[in-house]
Amino acid sequence: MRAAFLVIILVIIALSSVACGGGQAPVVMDEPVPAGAEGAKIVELTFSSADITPDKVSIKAGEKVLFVIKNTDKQDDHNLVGTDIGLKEILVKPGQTVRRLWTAPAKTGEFPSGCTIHPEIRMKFNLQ
Ligand SMILES: [Cu+2]
Repeated sequence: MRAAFLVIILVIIALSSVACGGGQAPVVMDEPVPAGAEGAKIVELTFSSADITPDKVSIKAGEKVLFVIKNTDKQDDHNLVGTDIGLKEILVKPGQTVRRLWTAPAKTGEFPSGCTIHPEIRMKFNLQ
């Protein structure tokens, strides 16, 4: 009886550590510049609890971009997503600064982007 109880507890512990992403790397609060950033256009963005600044960024079609995104919000995660331009989620924790490379698609125009966690926080990319 006692052994069965112990097995159940061990199974619960094993399952909960999988569910919580056990073994995940800790958050790097000030990410270093990634390899391959040479020649990239640096685009600095800052999330606050209410907005992202600047809210309009011009880049060249096909250009390599190094995003430096700071989250000055003490409470919430923010993310940058640009579905129309193939910009996959860049998640920024409270107080964190991330540095990520991205290559703009070879098309021109104005494309919406922003935080999907806070849909009121919007910005635009102008691809030229
Ligand atoms: Cu947000």
